[in-house]
Amino acid sequence: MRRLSEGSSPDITTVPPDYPPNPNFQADQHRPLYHFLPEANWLNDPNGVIQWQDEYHLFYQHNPNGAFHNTIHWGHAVSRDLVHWEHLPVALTPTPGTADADGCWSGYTVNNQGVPTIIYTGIRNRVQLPCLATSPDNLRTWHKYEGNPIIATPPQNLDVTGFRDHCVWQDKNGLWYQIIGTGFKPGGGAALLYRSPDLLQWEYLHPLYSGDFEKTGIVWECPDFFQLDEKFVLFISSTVDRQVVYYVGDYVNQKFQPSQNARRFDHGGYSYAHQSLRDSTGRRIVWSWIREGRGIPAQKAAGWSGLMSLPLVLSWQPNQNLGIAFAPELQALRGEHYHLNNLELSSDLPLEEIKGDCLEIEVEVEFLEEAGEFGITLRASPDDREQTRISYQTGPHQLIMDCSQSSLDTEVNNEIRQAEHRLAPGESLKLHLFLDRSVIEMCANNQTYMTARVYPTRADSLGLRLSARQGRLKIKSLDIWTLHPTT
Ligand code: DQQ
Repeated sequence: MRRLSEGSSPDITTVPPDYPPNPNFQADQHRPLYHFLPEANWLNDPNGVIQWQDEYHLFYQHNPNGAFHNTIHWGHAVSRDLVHWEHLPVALTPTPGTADADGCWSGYTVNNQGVPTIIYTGIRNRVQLPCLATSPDNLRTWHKYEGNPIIATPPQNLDVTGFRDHCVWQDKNGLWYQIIGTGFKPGGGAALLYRSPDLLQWEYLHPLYSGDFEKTGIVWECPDFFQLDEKFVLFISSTVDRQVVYYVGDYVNQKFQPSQNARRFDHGGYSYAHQSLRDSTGRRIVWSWIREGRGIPAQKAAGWSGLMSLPLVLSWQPNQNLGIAFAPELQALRGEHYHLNNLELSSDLPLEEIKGDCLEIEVEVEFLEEAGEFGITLRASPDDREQTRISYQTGPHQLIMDCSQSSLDTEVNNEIRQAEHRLAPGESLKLHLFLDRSVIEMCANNQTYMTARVYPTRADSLGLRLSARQGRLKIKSLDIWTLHPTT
């Protein structure tokens, strides 16, 4: 990734200096090579993702002063292909003495009659209030609105648990709407709906929707609300176990009516604070913050923390479930290719010809007996003391990411995460998986999404193995590519 030269803006008060190349990153076996992450230090939520002309803009919560959550700025990067990102100067910096003195928290970018406009949460003395900034030059520099905050207080009649994070849209009459993440005491998380003629004056309407605190927590973070074909989808980040869930339903009289219960988006549990855009081809593309699976001292010692998920494209499956697929643009990363097909398997099959820590794997498996178990082992050391096994069991319909032996380091995560994943009669298991050193993202049958973080200690934990531990099965096809770095 290339860093562009700094633009000059009177509103960028403390643009961090160019990061000098960090020599430790060269030797860091855990730092991803093709996922987006800042040149150094901290990243959390994706913010204000937008396609502007032929560029995708990715802003993100960033602490330029260390690998921990503090002094939150808006980092900024741009891409023409969703794969290769150029770092741009920090877009928003906290301004002392104003509503965002202690941080520029999450928000959204819209096109207001050709003017790029960010609505974000300013933090001062723990008070969270909506602020606005505009760009005069194709999103390169940003000017904060002098009248910030644009909403002076949360609704006076509500005892709210938070008032932050924004999703903004315009209706066909030109009126603007936004939802703000919150929760009511003693109830649960909620998204408050506001309306405005000009993005500056806002009228509170009512909750777009609210949840049950036992299920989705007392505050909803980062609500994202959008139409996908005929249906409406509400993503929220729940403070219960830091999970992202989504509701599907209708939007009638400015109220959201879900037609099903909340569903978990990531069954691995490392992705959070999802935000999406609709691109010029009509695709709904979503990103999220992938958190670390190791402690704060290790993150600080590494000098970086957090990364952006790969772009995922949402759609509806024939069974009306939400379809989740990696953006096809990621094929640009592919290097060396390994392929096999129509191979019956009833035991272990080490893959000697291909190995690595930056791989894409696509495998289609047909179970030839009712009870079956297929597994793929990644990042295995020659003695197998380090290994991560991803498997599927037909009986209980379970996808399993077993990180219990991923690392000899006892200070890092070692969980086993699993998800129910049902195959229709006669349907093959299709796994699509991206490994980027310490991060794994996987979609099963374009339907079940899982993330994991793994931190093998050994440089030779690069091996791969297929296995059938129960019943016979057929590998209908297996494709593995080594992937090129983008950093
Ligand atoms: N991250 C931001 C907040 C948001 C949280 C602060 C979610 O705006 O609620 O960095 O990760």
